[in-house]
Parts: sequence; structure tokens; C-alpha cells
Amino acid sequence: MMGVLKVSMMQVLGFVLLFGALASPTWAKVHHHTFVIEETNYTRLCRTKSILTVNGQFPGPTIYARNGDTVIVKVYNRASYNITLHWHGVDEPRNPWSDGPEYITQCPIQPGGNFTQRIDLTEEEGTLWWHAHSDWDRATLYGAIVIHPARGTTFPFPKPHKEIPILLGEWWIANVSQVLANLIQTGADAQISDAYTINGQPGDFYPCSRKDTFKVLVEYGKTYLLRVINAAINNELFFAVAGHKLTVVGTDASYTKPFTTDFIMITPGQTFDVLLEANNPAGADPSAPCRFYMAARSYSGAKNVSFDNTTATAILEYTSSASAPAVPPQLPYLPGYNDTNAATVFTAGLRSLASKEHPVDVPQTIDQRIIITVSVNLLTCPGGTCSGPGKNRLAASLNNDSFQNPPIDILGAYYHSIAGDYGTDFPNRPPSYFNFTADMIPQNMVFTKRNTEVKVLEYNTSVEVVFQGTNLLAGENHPMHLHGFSFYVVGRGFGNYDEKKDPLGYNLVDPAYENTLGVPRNGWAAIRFRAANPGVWFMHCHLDRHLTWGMDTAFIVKNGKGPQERLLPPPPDMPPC
Ligand SMILES: *[C@@H]1O[C@H](CO)[C@@H](O)[C@H](O)[C@H]1NC(C)=O
Ligand SMILES: *[C@@H]1O[C@H](CO)[C@@H](O)[C@H](O)[C@H]1NC(C)=O
Ligand SMILES: *[C@@H]1O[C@H](CO)[C@@H](O)[C@H](O)[C@H]1NC(C)=O
Ligand SMILES: *[C@@H]1O[C@H](CO)[C@@H](O)[C@H](O)[C@H]1NC(C)=O
Ligand SMILES: *[C@@H]1O[C@H](CO)[C@@H](O)[C@H](O)[C@H]1NC(C)=O
Ligand SMILES: *[C@@H]1O[C@H](CO)[C@@H](O)[C@H](O)[C@H]1NC(C)=O
Ligand SMILES: *[C@@H]1O[C@H](CO)[C@@H](O)[C@H](O)[C@H]1NC(C)=O
Ligand SMILES: *[C@@H]1O[C@H](CO)[C@@H](O)[C@H](O)[C@H]1NC(C)=O
Ligand SMILES: *[C@@H]1O[C@H](CO)[C@@H](O)[C@H](O)[C@H]1NC(C)=O
Ligand SMILES: *[C@@H]1O[C@H](CO)[C@@H](O)[C@H](O)[C@H]1NC(C)=O
Ligand SMILES: [Cu+2]
Repeated sequence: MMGVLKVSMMQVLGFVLLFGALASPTWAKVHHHTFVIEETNYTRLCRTKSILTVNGQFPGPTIYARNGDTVIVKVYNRASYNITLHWHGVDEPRNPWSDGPEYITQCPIQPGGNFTQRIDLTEEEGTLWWHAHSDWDRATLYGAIVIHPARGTTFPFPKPHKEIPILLGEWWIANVSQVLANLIQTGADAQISDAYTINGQPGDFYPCSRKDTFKVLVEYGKTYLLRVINAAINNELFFAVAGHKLTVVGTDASYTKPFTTDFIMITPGQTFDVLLEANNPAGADPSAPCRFYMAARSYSGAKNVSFDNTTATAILEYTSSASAPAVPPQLPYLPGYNDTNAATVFTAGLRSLASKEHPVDVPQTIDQRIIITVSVNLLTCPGGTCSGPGKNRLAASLNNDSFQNPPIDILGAYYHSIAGDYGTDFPNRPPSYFNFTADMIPQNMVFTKRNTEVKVLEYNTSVEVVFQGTNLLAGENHPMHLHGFSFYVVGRGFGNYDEKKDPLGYNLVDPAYENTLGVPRNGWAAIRFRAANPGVWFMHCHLDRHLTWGMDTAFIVKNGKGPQERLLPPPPDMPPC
């Protein structure tokens, strides 16, 4: 009896071990979520207002998965707005249908409607996020996506004691839909926000906020992984933790060489994985108070552009402080709001890990270089009735094309060969060459034109895009985001890009691999990627007022020859227009 049992248990155990060992690296798990979008009352800064939420939560739910997994999200729109959701930084191989930008890959999910989206986490590992991609709904519709190493693998650094998502956001007391409506109606700049937030809370320096300030408890001697996400609408942010260094180990779900710094500069759309060692000497003394602020405030390089200059805080508290006197925490050093030098030094420190386990695949040669000017512009306003500079309307452009959304989505129009929705003449070069970054630019150059032009790429083209910032109206750091791909940031500089000299200085060895990059104020940045993902992929500035003004376009990547190189068919429940 015992013998039989023993044998059978050993067989079972052997089977499990063998099967587990064989299957685990490729055993992708499928996670199912339901996201119900609804309007919920939240109180911040002494005022209650109705905001858009997912499952009643703000910030929204965190999606946890592992590299290699698939996440299926059933989205049910119970709110009274047209809404779409985007999985920021996920490549979505061959499946732009689930990507989300309104009128680019889908028509919005209308009130009462549903749409089931599929998120395939193939190469991504680290931190990403999801957010609304309709109007400015992402002001409150956002949450983290935490992607752990694939089964059977681990982090390329010692396992942290705990992981803490840090979502940086931006809050208006006013109705954000109304803020956007006013911007569109008047042609003037956006009303600035009233607060920044850390995990939904403004912190101690704002009215009625102190009791809800976000707090992290840490143990002396342990290391924590902060997963920092900038979900703000219109502001790049400096972020730091008093009394502690930060070691960046990843960005945009790709590992970096460990890089120790006092602060980070994070643009909307970006994420940083940051190790924080709870090693402040005061933390070892139970009688000493040991509390520190983590803080975020704007990096605003543009001259003469108003912005929210308030500071959001959260508290890092050592567990040893439980019985210590409650003295106010220290504030960290943060660079000045216009410290472009500090932003540049931080950004220049980022390098891909480029290890055996996490190799890079930087295109060493390119088939095509596309040079794109990134500008803030004006449009003339009929009857001079706008409230922008000179009674004109503020606008923005890429290569002097100010993008307007078409009435039906470009992906659907492309897939079903419907003509007239968009053009394919997005220029490969700036339409005119001038000193892009000069202090004074002839006033007539500032005006732009609206259209809906995209760029078509053959499958597997090795592409280089050079973004050239301009000083038209106002030079500014623009966080350019590409859907469907991550890219290597091979070069960056100030002034005008020199096509002969600047490529000689590229980093083709270990450049950072990102999905959003800050194009330096009055400078340029060059990215490389291989267009091996068929579909329609949006590219835009992640400052939403620039996006609204037209700083966007899309790539259509054509099908390749093989069956695995073709766009998948649309899901049956694509939202109708
Ligand atoms: C939300 O707040 C508004 C005004 O503050 C109030 O009129 C409304 O009844 C509240 N809604 C809910 C569901 O509590
Ligand atoms: C969307 O899903 C919800 C919940 O399952 C259901 O009540 C609703 O009828 C669906 N809407 C449509 C338009 O099918
Ligand atoms: C917010 O503004 C939008 C656009 O003007 C409007 O449709 C909506 O009813 C407003 N929401 C609230 C809660 O006032
Ligand atoms: C700053 O902006 C204001 C308002 O748009 C404008 O009147 C003024 O001329 C600008 N100043 C400079 C130096 O550009
Ligand atoms: C920041 O805001 C304060 C008022 O809250 C103002 O006095 C100050 O000039 C502002 N600074 C900048 C750089 O805008
Ligand atoms: C930053 O702003 C300060 C004051 O607002 C100003 O004195 C300084 O010149 C500015 N620095 C740069 C680099 O623009
Ligand atoms: C372009 O403008 C910048 C800033 O005014 C100036 O330093 C530079 O010399 C100009 N370049 C050329 C080629 O004129
Ligand atoms: C952009 O296009 C407009 C309209 O055609 C033109 O007036 C303007 O000079 C162009 N600007 C640049 C920088 O090419
Ligand atoms: C893409 O092109 C590269 C370089 O020509 C080649 O090595 C690779 O196999 C191609 N990939 C696909 C999927 O066709
Ligand atoms: C919602 O989306 C539908 C489909 O694109 C469109 O016809 C309708 O005008 C939109 N409603 C609003 C308020 O934008
Ligand atoms: Cu921008």
C-alpha cells in the first residue's frame, strides 16, 4: 500500500517537475480584467467634483503581469463621454486594433458601449501604464502596468524588498472637459492646473490635503523599487526624495545600466524604475524622527509660457519613527523650473543595460532618415475673434502639418480601403530650412496649416527619425511618443541638426530604449527602429495641449510577405463610428 502510494506520488512529482521545467519559460498566462468607466465624486483641494474613473478608483487599477503574458481587458463605458483606452508602451504586435487612440485605430467607445482589448506583453519588462486616449480624459483615467520578469527569470539587480508605484498626475479644480472645450473655443493657451499629485494626492502644501498625503513606510537597510510614471497632462516634472539617492535601473519597460542621481526629470508618458535604499543614518535610531518628502514639480523650459508651479509631495517614513516626535519632513533639492541644464545632464545618463540576458538590437544602418520639425504655431482666426497671441489661434505642427483627426479611424479606413479619410503625403523633410532655433524667426513663418497626412513605411524598413525642435513662438522640450514600437535614442543635441556631422556622434552601442523621449528645447533628437510591426501607429507630443493643437501624425506600416508579418483581422466588437 505504502509502496504503491510512494511510487505514484513520485511519478506525479516527477511529472510536475518535468512538465513545469519544460513548459515554464513559455507558459504565458492570460489575465482577465473588467474596466468599468464611470463618473465618481472625488474631493481634492477642498472641492468635490465628478471625475472619470475605472472601477470607481483614482488612480485606476494596477495591471500586474509577467513578460510573455497576455492581458485581456473588457472595457465597459458607463460614463456620458466618448472614451478610448491605450496601453502606453505596449508594442501590440500585429494588433493595432487594441491600441486605443481615438480616430487613429478606433472610433470611441460611446456611452453604454463595450470593447474588449488584448494586451500582448512580448518584449516589455518593467513599468508601463494605461490611460485614456480620447480628449483629455486621461487627466483622471490612468493606472500602472507592472510587468515582472518572465517565469524562470529574475531582475538584473538584487530583488527589492518591496515595489511601490508612484504615479505623478495633474489636477484641475475645474471640469477638465470644460478646460479643453475652452482651449478649443478660444484658441488661447490652456488654463493651468491647480495641483500635481502623487498617487492621486497633492500632499502637504495644498489646502485640505494634509491628512490624505500618500505615505510609504520603509525599513532601515532595505531596498525599494519605485515605479515612477508621469501621467500629468501638460508638464514635465522633476522628482526627488529628500535624504536619499535614486538609482535608475529601467525606463519605459526596458532595463538601463544602473545610474545614481539626486533627482529625475520625467516627461509625460515616460516611466522610470528607480531603486531607493532606505539607508539614511537617522533611520537606524528609533528615537530620531525619520521622515522625508518625495516631491514633484514642473520642468518648464519654455519662455513666457505660464505653468502650474506648485509642488506635490508624499512622505517616506522609516518604521523606526513610529514613536518619534512628529517634526516636519525635509524637502528634497529640486532643480529650478527652467533648469534645462539639469534636465539634460539627467537624460544624458541613460543607457541600455545591453547585457547577455538583455541585449540590444540597435539598427546599425538605416534605409530611411526622416527629419521632422516640431513646432508651436498659430493659425489665423476668422474675424480675429481668437484669444491667442495677436488674436490668432494657437496651433502646433510636425513638418508644418498641423494634424486634424479624421471623422472615422485611419486603421479602419486603411484596412477596408476607404478613401478620403487621410492623405499619405506627410513630408520626409522640413518644407523649408531656416535657423530653426534662432532667437528671432520671421513672424510669417509661425503660421501653419491643418491637414491629415500620414507616413507610409514598407514592412521591416530600418527607420531613423530626427526630431528638430524649433523656436517658432516658443521653444520647449517636447516629449514625442510613438505607438507600436520602442526605439533607440541614438543622438541628441542643441541647435540645428547637422546631417553630416551629428550622425558621427551617435551611440549605436547602448542607447536607451524608450517609447517617449524629450526632444531638447531648441535642440534635436534622433531615434532608430525597425518597422516590423504592421499597422497604423500614432506618433505625437505627450503634452496634451500640443496634441490637441496638431503636433501629431501616424505611420502606416505595410504588411510583409510572410503569414506572421500581416495585420491581424479586427476583433468582432470594434466600436462603430
Ligand atoms: C457628486 O457631487 C455633486 C456636486 O458636488 C452632487 O450634486 C452629486 O449628487 C454627487 N453625486 C454622487 C453620486 O454622489
Ligand atoms: C456592455 O456590457 C454591459 C455589462 O456587461 C451590458 O450591461 C451592456 O448592455 C453592454 N452594452 C452593449 C451596448 O452591449
Ligand atoms: C464638464 O464639461 C463638459 C463639457 O463642457 C460637460 O459636458 C459636462 O457636463 C461637465 N461635467 C460636469 C460634471 O459638470
Ligand atoms: C509674453 O506673452 C505675452 C502674452 O501672450 C505677450 O504679450 C508678450 O509680448 C510676451 N513677451 C515676450 C517677451 O515674448
Ligand atoms: C510661481 O507662483 C507664484 C504664486 O503662487 C508666483 O509668485 C511666482 O512668480 C511663480 N513663479 C514662476 C516662475 O512662475
Ligand atoms: C530661470 O528663471 C529665472 C527666474 O525666473 C531667471 O532669472 C533665469 O535667467 C532663468 N534661467 C534660464 C536658463 O532661462
Ligand atoms: C542660429 O541661431 C542661434 C541662436 O540665435 C545662433 O546662435 C546661431 O549662430 C544661428 N545659426 C546660424 C547658422 O545662423
Ligand atoms: C508653414 O505653412 C504656412 C502655410 O502654407 C506658411 O505660411 C509658412 O511659412 C510655413 N512655415 C514653415 C516654417 O514652413
Ligand atoms: C528585417 O531586415 C533585416 C535586415 O535586412 C533582416 O536581418 C531581418 O531578417 C528582417 N526581418 C524580417 C522579419 O523580415
Ligand atoms: C462620439 O463618437 C461618435 C462616433 O465617432 C460621434 O459620432 C459623436 O459625435 C461623438 N460624440 C461626441 C460628443 O463627441
Ligand atoms: Cu510638445
